[in-house]
Amino acid sequence: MHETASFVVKPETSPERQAFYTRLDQIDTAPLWEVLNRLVLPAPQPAIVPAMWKYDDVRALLMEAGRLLTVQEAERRVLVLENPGIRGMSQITQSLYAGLQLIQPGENAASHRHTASALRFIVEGDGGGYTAVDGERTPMHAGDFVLTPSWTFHDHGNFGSAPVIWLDVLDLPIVNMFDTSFAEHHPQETQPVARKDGDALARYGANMLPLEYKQPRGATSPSPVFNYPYSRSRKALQQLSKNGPADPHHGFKLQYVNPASGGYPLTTIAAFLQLLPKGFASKGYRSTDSTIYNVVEGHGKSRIGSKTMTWGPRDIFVVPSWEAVSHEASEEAVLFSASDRAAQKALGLWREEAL
Ligand code: GTQ
Repeated sequence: MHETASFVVKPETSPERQAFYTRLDQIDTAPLWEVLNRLVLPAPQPAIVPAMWKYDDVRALLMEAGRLLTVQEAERRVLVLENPGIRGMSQITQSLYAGLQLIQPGENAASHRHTASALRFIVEGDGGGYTAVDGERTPMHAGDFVLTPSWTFHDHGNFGSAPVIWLDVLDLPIVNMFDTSFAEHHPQETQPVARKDGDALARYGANMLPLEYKQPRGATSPSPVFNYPYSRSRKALQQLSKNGPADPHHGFKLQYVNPASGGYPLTTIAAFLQLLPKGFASKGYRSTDSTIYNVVEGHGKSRIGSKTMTWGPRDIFVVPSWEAVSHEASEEAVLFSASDRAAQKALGLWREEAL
């Protein structure tokens, strides 16, 4: 639960004071002492709530959307995951947008770019679908972690025979909070391919870098790797789980990295992958970055504050800022997660507490 104590005591009111406040109001001013308690909080009081989306429920309706309108009509065929605490805002947390996107066989979503950064976590895909980012295409397999950094042209397509579905996470609320949104279409529906599949991963993702490599946007450069294949990440976690004990709070947990800087893959968003061994029960943990989870493998449950979420493969759930979370896996489980930790750390705001 949240600390309920107020930061300061609000002064008594009186008819004279009320009359004064009315006069302040007339010239677009207000007394701080009337609002200080909701401005300066002794601890985070998120408007968002712990929530879960059962994948099968959303998938059924996403497939219906696939019949109701073309991807060309929609631009992007996405069902937005709206946090029940802030419905209507198109936000899953206070700072992040999330949705599930569908590309049917034979379809393609037009090339565009925007200042918002995006990540895609592939939920269904056998490699028949692709995302193109800045002239390179990458096939989308379930579990792959794909980046679309700020202001990079991107389009999606599906040459395969099965639908491709992924979780989109964008920093739109942050970009819009700063009033810094720009967006435009590529002159062509599908951007030209300039490099072969796998070029970025070979160049930047083999624990090596091009000679004398300089990050193109300095300290604010996103990762030059834009697909982190699940096969690699999963193998690493498997190996670690055999090598030593699980962390009591996190199990076996790794963060995705920008190989050129050692920092987070995007300037605003951090992402993680963790393995929870069968029967593992984590200790409580809380941090200020509200976090979106997508279950990749296994069944279990998570206690978030006073709520318990029981999950299985592909389900999505969200943990609000500063709510204690603990996980239990009834079989070996793998959880992907993403948050605004990169932005919070860059601004010197991030805090965590192991409970
Ligand atoms: O794939 O470019 O879910 O521009 C929302 C906005 C996906 C995308 C979203 C977007 C995209």
